[in-house]
Amino acid sequence: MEPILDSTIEVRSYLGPADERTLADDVLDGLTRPLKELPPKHLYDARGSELFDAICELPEYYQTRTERLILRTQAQTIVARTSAVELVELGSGSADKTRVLLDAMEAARTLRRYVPVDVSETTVHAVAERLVEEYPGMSVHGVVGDFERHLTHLPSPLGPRLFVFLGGTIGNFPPGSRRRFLRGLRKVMGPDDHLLLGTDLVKDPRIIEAAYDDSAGVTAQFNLNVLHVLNRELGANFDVDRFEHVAFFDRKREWIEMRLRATEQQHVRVEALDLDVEFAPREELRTEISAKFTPERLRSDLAAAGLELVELYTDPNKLFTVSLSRLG
Ligand code: SAH
Ligand code: AVI
Repeated sequence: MEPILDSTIEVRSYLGPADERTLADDVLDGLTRPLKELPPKHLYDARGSELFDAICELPEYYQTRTERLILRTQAQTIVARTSAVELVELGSGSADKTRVLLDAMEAARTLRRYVPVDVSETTVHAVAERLVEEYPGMSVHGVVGDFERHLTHLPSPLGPRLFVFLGGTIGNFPPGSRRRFLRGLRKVMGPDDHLLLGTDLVKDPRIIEAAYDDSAGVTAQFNLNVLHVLNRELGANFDVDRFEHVAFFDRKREWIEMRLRATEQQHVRVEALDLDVEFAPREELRTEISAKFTPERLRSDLAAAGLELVELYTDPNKLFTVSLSRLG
């Protein structure tokens, strides 16, 4: 897609042929491991992003509505505390809950720019076009890229920035990468900036498992969609109907895993990699982990990255938390 350039919208893509290699490398690496695994970012092609939005509306998926409630209750306080003129959002998706914060910044008359960062190109373009219309006077600088590699391409700040990373997406990193990511983020933050981070909390595993194995089967479709991505992008021949969605909470590690289980013995060819992969009956491919937090774990992860917790905002049922932090 061509970069959009006018006075209020600019969208730049940092994904290129090297990123097609990233998918190829991830698949080669992941499908040849003893426990087969793929990084979750490949779940989000255009169809995967639509399915994720549908998940957010599900009765079992408590995270989205709970985080929205926390943001509605606290947005004014957060905006007053941070004096932010700019909102930089990592993994912005459809930026639905973001509007609660943008509304508060607009009401405080501080809002100047929104910077969505996401690997999903169609989503960043759609959000940029919609939000400049909804917020007259605000500019949008979209970054189509990987938040683990492209944060150095953020535009120079216009003033104090509020970095936001919502939805509990930080939980999709394994613990080591999570800390590396937070350290990388800290490096691009300045002394006037704050980070607003949404994290899902540890709770009754039955509530968590229902959220990742909904009765309408939307999460199953979201999970299985990654096989369509591999078929299309890498000329693989996964028979999607012969895999089933699995979600279980690992009580020791306090994270939920999504996996795809082969219902029978299978041979899969990945043409672009000249790779043949065998799946034994009931063999599983891990497609995502989603870590659940305690306030203590959150505080120590932030501290390890040199970030100091300013405030923790939680809903009355203690399902989800939104933390505000700054450079320590
Ligand atoms: N923030 C939204 C969307 C969360 S879904 C919400 O709270 O509802 C996770 C989003 O992160 C998706 O839009 C996905 O495309 C994006 N994403 C996943 N991995 C990414 C990566 N490595 N770099 C940039 N964006 C990524
Ligand atoms: C984006 N991320 C925080 C979601 C989660 O809950 O871990 C992705 C998701 N996976 C299954 N349902 C939703």
